[in-house]
Amino acid sequence: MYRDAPHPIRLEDYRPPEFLIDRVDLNFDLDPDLTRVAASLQVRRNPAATRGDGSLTLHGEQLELDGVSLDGYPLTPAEYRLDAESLTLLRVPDSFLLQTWVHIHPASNTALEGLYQSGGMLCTQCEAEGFRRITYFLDRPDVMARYAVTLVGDKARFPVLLSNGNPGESRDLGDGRHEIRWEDPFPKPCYLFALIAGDLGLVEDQYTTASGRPVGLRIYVEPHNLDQCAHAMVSLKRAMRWDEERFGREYDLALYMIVAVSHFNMGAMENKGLNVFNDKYVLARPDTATDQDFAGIEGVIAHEYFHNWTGNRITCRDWFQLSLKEGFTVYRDQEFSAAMGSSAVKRIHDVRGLRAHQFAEDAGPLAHPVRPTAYIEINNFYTSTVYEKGTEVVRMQANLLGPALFRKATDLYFARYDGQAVTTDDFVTCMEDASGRDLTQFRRWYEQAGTPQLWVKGEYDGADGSYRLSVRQFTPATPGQQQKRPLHLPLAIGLLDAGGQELALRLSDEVGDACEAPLPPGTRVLEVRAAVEHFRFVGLPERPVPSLLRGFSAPVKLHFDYSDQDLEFLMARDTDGFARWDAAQTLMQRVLLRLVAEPGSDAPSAFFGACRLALLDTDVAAALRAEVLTLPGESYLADQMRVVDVDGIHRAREFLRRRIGEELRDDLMAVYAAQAETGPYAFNPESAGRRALKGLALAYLMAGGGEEALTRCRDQFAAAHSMTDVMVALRLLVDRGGPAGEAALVEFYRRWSTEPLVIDKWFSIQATSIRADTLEQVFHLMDHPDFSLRNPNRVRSLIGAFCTGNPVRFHAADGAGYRFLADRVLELDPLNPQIASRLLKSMIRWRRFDQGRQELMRAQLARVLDAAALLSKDAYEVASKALEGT
Ligand code: B3K
Ligand code: ZN
Repeated sequence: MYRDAPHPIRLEDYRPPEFLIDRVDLNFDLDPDLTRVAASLQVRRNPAATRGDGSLTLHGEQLELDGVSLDGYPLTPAEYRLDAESLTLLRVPDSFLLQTWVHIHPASNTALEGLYQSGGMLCTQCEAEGFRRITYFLDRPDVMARYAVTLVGDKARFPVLLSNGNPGESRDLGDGRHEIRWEDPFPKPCYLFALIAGDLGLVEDQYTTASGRPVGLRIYVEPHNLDQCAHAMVSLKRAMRWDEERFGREYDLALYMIVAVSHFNMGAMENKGLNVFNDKYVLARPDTATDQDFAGIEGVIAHEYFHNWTGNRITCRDWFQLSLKEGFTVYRDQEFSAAMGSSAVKRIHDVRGLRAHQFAEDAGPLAHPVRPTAYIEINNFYTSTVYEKGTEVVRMQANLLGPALFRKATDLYFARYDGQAVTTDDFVTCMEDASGRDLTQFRRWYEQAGTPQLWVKGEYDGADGSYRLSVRQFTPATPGQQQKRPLHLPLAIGLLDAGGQELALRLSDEVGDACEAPLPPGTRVLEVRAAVEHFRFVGLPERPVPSLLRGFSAPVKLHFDYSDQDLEFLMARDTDGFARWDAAQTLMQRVLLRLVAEPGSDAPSAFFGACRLALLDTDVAAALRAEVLTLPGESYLADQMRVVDVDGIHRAREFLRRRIGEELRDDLMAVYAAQAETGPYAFNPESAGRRALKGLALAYLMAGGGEEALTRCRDQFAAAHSMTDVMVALRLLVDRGGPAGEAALVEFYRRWSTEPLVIDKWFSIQATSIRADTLEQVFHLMDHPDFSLRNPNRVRSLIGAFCTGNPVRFHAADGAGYRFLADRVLELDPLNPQIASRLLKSMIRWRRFDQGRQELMRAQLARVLDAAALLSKDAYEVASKALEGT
């Protein structure tokens, strides 16, 4: 807990470590109440660092020190200094063996950092700075060591004892305990250390790498979950193959282990050879998991696997470089998921997420560059900017270089930096060295926060058949960064003729330039560098309709003065699936914002016509049709308004949903019927797409009202063909209210009360319901025997879902939602600061609302900050930044 004013850590203060640790030998005597950790560290002075005062300071928090010795000689308290965060040895030689003995208390560790208890097992989470809660160490990623680990534990309670690398000798200690040794041959930073002790079942498989080496694959879960691992295993094998083919990366150990735990702060963790997963991203059966869950598992399994090269073999020099591993690894998992399914649909999902979270972050008080320059608590910087914008920055480099040169550049990166801790700058240098291109200006993407805006204008000259595109860019100021410089970015475009055919893109050679990119035929990538750029295309027989920012080639907001007709045209005819969806989003946003401004008006009939065309266009895959017809969310619409009109947006969106349901009723019925499932559930892009379209049709039909829709909805719930179908129907029945909704909730709980991940869904559905009494229900559910503040999945599924997934109820004008959130944050912060601080972020953009709501949110943020002396660094940093300048 924070008591003194916390000081920020700054990138400019980075210095190489004064000491290095080559070998680590750890011995754990495991017990949930009291675990003893003995550490032997082979330490030496770093020849590349400047000499300090001869002392060595190790990180350590919440450790109870039982002894220290240096080269075998015990140290007396006079020879070291100990405080709540460190152990300083006052005089040390240039090279020595340091031994420490500490004890820790896993069972009372509710922060879920370091060694903690989850259900009956013990597990670890060390990234970013959890290792210091296990033993005294140089807990920084640029200190890489080889580890040997001995685990001792009760045989009955902990029959399975795991750590990184390869298993060594094991023996029975004769007193009811056993011991096993693990050795990891690869040097690693301590944040990749892991251990697991528990009574776990195991699903096993084999993989042969491209060069013919066998790898044992093991997924460990609680024994009753053994029937829910198949999809994770298939995903893992596919990811391993894909990484060999696409990036030339092979796995390097004889064993790859995944362990699913029920208490976990994030999605999963890429510990070397021993990934620890939130069970939500491992467990799935057709009856328990939705298509979205299946896709999530595929993506996260791949993500953690890909980290083995991008993160583990090559790691970050310091935590400011977090995006080096996260941006690149998310890029890799996005590309993998695109290859396993539809690349347009995958891109749509990712861009929707980016716009909802990252653009919002960039426009608020927590805006920061992809490579931040200062933090109080690094856990607050596992953000959408570092992850998702960081991914876009990698993707832009791939777009600028084209596939062949990008691959050459990543090969160079892997060859040059294997076994090292490096920076985002080193990554860009590889892009430059492999391609011969100058990315000096491009590097600004890592330094500059804020979402760039592009204003594009097009002028057709019938006399000479030319089309002039002018592009102006501007990045708005963000906290601490008033002046922004122009960015170098790839702008992918196509030009369509009136019949929807791609026109040949020939630039008059005197202005601009272009390069090839991995985008649809007919597309060209223009390189924008200056604040204002002009591109002139020649040889055009007619006025074209431009299709701009295809594939979302750069993370910007693009404005072009399209008519409604242009948007309807692009929505129906663009050859780029992403651009079709984007045109539909722009049109829907326009219609919705008009409805907000003029309550009582209706959408134009041409709009319904365009929706009908998109719904019935069977040349387009069902999944893409479902995306095209999905209205922008309320939070996204809110981001488009100068002052958010919470109720107006909700009213307009519900109204338009109803109107689409009414206008398209017969077509929706037909489409719904046409997607009926015949065989058993299977997760594949085709059938998931059909279920998505079916769900969308049912939702509009229910919005349109009538008995027939309700009957369909009840039938779908009762048939329970898949969890995807059940969840769609449950959502609709609950939102509609009345006895049918109540009955469905009771039935759902009865059926699934023994499956925690399904019960999470049950909590979420209620927390995100648009019903007026939702907050009351949430209060009520907090007393439910299945609810616990100590399980992050539960907290997210009830409290998180209400605060971030239910804008109209969370932002109720009386401020009850805000009070509720502040109360929960204050309650959670002493237990689990990471979760508390994440929740608090839902009020961060309070300045965007009307005066009344601003006041109410500000007061609750101030209430949280008033607890400063007791607050964690995590929550303190968020609350204080939220209120900066007040
Ligand atoms: N690297 C982990 C995140 C660790 C969380 C730190 N608070 C998850 C991932 O990106 O794979
Ligand atoms: Zn990651």
